[in-house]
Amino acid sequence: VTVAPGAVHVPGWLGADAQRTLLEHCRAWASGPAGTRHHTMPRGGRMSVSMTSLGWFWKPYSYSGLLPDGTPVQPFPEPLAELPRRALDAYGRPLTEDDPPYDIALVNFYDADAHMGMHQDKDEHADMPVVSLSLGDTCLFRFGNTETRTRPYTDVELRSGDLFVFGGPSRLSYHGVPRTRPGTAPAWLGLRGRLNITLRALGRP
Ligand code: MD3
Ligand code: FE
Repeated sequence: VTVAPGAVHVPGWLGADAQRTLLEHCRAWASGPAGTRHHTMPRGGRMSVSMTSLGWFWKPYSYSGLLPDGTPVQPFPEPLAELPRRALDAYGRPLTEDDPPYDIALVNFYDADAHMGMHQDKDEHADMPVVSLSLGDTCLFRFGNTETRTRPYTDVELRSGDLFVFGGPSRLSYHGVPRTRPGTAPAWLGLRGRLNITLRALGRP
């Protein structure tokens, strides 16, 4: 489903087994050396979403090869290596040799109270599409415009297993997650809350 030019939503892209496997990986990454943290924004606010960075460490608003304690960031996970290719095939813009590699994986965890304010993702140097996967609770996802963090926007429900790809004219659109819908995760997944995994290409400055 094309939600806006360059923004494609594929409900139910990941099957049950793939979702369970991805969730297991996310739990291992978050409890390993990469850790997971509630970032503090430059003006002092604490993000309600807890984030795990793989490949490159994101902190507001830049990427680093080192964690705050000076240790190297965990590598981009091998189990995710084929996902960008498959997602971009579904998106209709296959990866080519000349494209910069997908080398960032960010895992966002939302408990029942977490949300994410309207923002743009512009810390990457490459203009490759962002690949987003959802697990667990359904959320209200708000997809806006490139000019302001306010209306006009389109509200979409993202459910467990959904793929969303944001590229082209949508790559710099404002977007956010006003709320999740606690308790809506499929029972067979065994996740309380919501996970969002985004795959990105950093590119060169
Ligand atoms: C549109 N994550 O990690 S996923 C983020 O559900 C982020 O955790 C939200 O926004 C989440 O930056 C929304 C959908 C998403 C991800 C990246 C985008 C939408 C995007 C990049 C550009 C435009
Ligand atoms: Fe974002």
